[in-house]
Amino acid sequence: MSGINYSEKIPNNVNIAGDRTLQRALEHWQPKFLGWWQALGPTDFQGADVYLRTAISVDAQGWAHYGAVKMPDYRWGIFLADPAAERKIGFGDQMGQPVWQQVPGEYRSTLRRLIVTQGDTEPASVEQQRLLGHTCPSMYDLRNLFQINVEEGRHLWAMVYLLHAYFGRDGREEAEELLARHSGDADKPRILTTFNEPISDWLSLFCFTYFTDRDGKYQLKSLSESAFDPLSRTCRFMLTEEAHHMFVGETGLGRVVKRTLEVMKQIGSDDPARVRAAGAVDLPTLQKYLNFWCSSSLDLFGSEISSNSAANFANGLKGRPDEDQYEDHVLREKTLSLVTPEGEQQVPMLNALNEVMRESYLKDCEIGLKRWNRQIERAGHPLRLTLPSTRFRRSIGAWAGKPVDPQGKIMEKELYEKTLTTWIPSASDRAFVHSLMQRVVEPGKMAGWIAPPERGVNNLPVEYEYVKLH
Ligand code: BYC
Repeated sequence: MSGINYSEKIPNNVNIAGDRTLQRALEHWQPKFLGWWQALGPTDFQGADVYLRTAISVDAQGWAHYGAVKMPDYRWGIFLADPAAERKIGFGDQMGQPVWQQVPGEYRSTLRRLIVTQGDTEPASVEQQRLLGHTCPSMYDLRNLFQINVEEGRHLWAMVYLLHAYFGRDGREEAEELLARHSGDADKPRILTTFNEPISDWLSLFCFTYFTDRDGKYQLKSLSESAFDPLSRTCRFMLTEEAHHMFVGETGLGRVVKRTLEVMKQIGSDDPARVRAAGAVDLPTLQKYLNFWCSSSLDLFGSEISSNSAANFANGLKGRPDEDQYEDHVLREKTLSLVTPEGEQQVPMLNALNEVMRESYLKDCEIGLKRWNRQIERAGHPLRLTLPSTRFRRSIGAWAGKPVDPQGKIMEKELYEKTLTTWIPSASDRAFVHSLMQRVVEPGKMAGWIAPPERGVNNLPVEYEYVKLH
């Protein structure tokens, strides 16, 4: 089961050849996907040979194969984690019953919506990042960007497979729509807010892969608990790929901090203007980027009080990440105290699960900050990077549109609006960051605003030619 059949037009480990209708439908969608990739995937690099990782099997041992591939030739396919024998529903009102191999009629539209929402983010992120290749800080980073892009393309395939295989005609229509909506499009935008934000510089890419891909980790973990077994198995495999995307974010931001501290030492000053003049990202600007992408990603967990989350959990569609770690898997008796702008209230736990997930997500986000702050402390500087409050700059949920500062304090609206650009990147901050984005592609060389990585990809040296540009 683990082995992936690469001899077919669409590589897969789900025996699509055994279902001619499904195979035909997916083969019909494939050229549309490739057309989308050519039109809205990474610009101008389709002919480059990129040192990419491709899955060869889904088991724990060495599922990754590395080699030079032109991105349009990447073998996008359908890979599900192996089934768990006699798996039972692990939470909700039907806990203990066998998991479903088909979609129960009563949950059809909700499951389809969840899968479409997940699927929509994948091509969206490729669209958001499509111009970044032109301003890469190094060849190593360029390769990582393309690795992420092809894997997001594969994650789209993962959701499209579920739509085609389990949702009939409306699933096929949804699969078409996944290629018709576009990030930032005025008429047909992507579904979730963050996926319509432009990512036009690498500092934003590192923040996006740190914060937004981490939302991906939490959402995929919660969907991998699902009673709908094909969704669970699909998400379990996607999580193995997701780890690399967060690695790019975490090490990318760590390398920015490292370089900034080196520059501060060289010039003997922490004055942001002088740090900028020396060609590095000053720490207050980095803090603004963190505030922007963290607050945007916090919206991706949905409202604090949500009847959707209650129904999804009770019905077994979407659990909590690592459901095993909890004792109560039904949650009918529990409440959670939540503070909203209206005051503190006791909310049934089932309705507060988005908030529970957001809180554990934030704890995970703290890990990188602690590491970077240790670097800053060791270098003898008083500034500490922080995460904004969950109430800051929210567009979804109880705090949406409320004038709240990054520490979570409500303030006067006019003052908030005036001060906002001191907390998130202003037009001039963005212009400065863009001015640093000069392309560096000589193997082993790095742009001046970022430190080299500690090691290369797959035990190769940092100076390896990861992308042959021809
Ligand atoms: N923007 O009860 P509510 C990833 C909508 S990232 C716009 O508040 P619910 C990746 C919501 O859809 C992971 N709309 O929240 C990362 C609903 O609309 P409908 C992506 C939003 O439903 C990097 C309405 O508001 N995966 O993989 O409990 C690169 C009320 O909803 C937003 C998923 O999100 C928003 N931010 O939870 C590549 C998993 N937030 O349905 C990839 C699938 C909420 O009433 N999605 N709304 O029309 C879900 O589980 C849920 O839909 C959400 C929302 C967690 C997003």
